Amino acid sequence: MNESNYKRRLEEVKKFLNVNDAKLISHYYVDSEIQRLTEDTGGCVADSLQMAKFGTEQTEKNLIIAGVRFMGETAKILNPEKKIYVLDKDATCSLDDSCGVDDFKNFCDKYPDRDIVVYANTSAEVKAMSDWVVTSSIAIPLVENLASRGKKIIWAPDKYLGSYIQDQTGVDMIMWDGACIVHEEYKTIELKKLIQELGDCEVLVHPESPRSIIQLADVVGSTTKLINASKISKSKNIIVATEKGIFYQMKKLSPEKNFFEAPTEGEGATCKSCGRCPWMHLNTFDKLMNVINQNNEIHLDEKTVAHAKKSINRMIEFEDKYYQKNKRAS
Ligand code: CIZ
Repeated sequence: MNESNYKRRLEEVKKFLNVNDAKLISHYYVDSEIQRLTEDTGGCVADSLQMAKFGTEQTEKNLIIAGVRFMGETAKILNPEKKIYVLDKDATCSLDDSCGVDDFKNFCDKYPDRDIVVYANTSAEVKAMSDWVVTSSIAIPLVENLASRGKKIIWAPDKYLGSYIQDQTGVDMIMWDGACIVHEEYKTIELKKLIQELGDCEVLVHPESPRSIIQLADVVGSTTKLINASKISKSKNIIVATEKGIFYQMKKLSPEKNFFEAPTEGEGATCKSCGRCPWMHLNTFDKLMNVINQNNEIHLDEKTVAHAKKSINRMIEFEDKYYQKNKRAS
């Protein structure tokens, strides 16, 4: 889109947010136009937890979430007094979808002596059933802490992130069998070829990727960690194995570097997503301008909100203490 069209859209969005007493909050994985509109209207582009935390600091009555449904639900759990809207209620997540609440309850009932730890990419109902919610940025220290207190764990829904945590910590974990359709598609042989072709390069991998991809990484971590790593990297060429929307932030921070998508094509490829989450892609300007209606508002019952909030707040308290302690130690 050319600059004058962008400026026209920006003015429209500013007016729309003002009239509706709303703030726009977006995930790193949505299209660059929506990320840019978010930043230019004083909103926040971040990972799912930071998005929800940012919402708690806003005075507007309405929060508009550009991302997928579980992100809108997390915003509602932490901001129950506000109205929360998502651009498209069909914007789901394969991890969330893989973990239905009844099936998950039956699974957990088989292991009553274990703490239930679930990833942020789950429904509000699954979060409400859990003892702990974690994001990829805090999963390893939190699981290590539980294990140091003699806890055994049920982990859901991402089997690859679960295996990565287990490889790093050696903790006893029973895994749910879910996967992200974007990260699952990265191809090991093709990635090795690209690394060889480029020579001087750094490989940044999100831990929702399969183990054979993680083994080729220079840095493994959450979206926020990968963005920081791309900024401080000394390499001119950066290969990234996570959703393509993240390139907008990386290129903004390091316009002089070359960014490459980790390959999703090659031997054995079906390429259902080709590195692009089909649901993140549903967040468009037109939907944003029509978002304030009953259909797009997130509604959760009070009991679910209360239980899910407990599990999320436990993580936030742990995270705050963990980072304070590590800052003191460094
Ligand atoms: O929690 C998030 O925002 C996701 C989906 C990934 C991450 O690593 O930040």
